[in-house]
Amino acid sequence: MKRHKKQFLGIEEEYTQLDVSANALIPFPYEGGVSYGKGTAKAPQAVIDASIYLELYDEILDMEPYLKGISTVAPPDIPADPQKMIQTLYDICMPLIKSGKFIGVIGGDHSISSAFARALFDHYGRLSVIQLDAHADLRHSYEGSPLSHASVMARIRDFTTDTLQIGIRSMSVEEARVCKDEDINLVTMDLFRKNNFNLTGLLEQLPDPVFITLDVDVFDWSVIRSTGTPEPGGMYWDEMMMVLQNIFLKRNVVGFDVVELSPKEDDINSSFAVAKLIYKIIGMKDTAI
Ligand SMILES: [Mn+2]
Repeated sequence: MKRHKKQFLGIEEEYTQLDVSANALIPFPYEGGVSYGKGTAKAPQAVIDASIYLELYDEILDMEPYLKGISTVAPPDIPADPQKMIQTLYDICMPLIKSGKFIGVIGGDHSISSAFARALFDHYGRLSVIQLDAHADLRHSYEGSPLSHASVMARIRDFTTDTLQIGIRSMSVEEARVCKDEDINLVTMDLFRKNNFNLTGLLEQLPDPVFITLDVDVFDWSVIRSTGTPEPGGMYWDEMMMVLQNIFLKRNVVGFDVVELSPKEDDINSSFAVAKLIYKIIGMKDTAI
């Protein structure tokens, strides 16, 4: 596997060697599954560029998470065809999963997430998926495509029904019906804001291992506004940190992705926030029991 010519955080080469790094990052600039605003294909490079300006020390964890190694692999040639795209990402993820690394995929639009989740599921024999997102993504298909970004949780639930969705504030009546019929654990942003849910209880229901798929539109625009299908009224940074800390405290997280960032030239904040989010997640994994 080829290394990216520009590594996440811009850290020294000895901390980016794939064979000895505990963490691997896969940039996957695919945006064939979007319905509204484009631009997510530019996200991985924008995040890597922004990551250069991050502090390497984490003041909450009192450590430098990069010391266990973070290797950023080169983005592959991605076929335009959605089925072939899924196969491409699956094939990149699988050897890294087998080597026991903690893996993060930087999207790209949300349609990519079922490939990584499927690879984790096939390797471990089971998988729970926690989705942090403004949208439920439970449509069987959208605009004629079952591999649309608006259908990604439906594709994931084709092989695992151990799912938890948090931050949702945009869904169709059909999705609401699926939610009730299939008894899906879904925490709307309204419930979240009113603190009317039991995160610990919900996490205890999920079998290990766990995959986190994080659509940046789950955030409030004051944190991240550059995204293709924005929704007002999202999660603040410190709330996200609280949710993630709880997940890592309770569950064995084996991989994550961050999708749907659509960088804009007049907004460096969003890309920087995503870079910091990725580094925070790596630090939390590093210190999880
Ligand atoms: Mn979304």
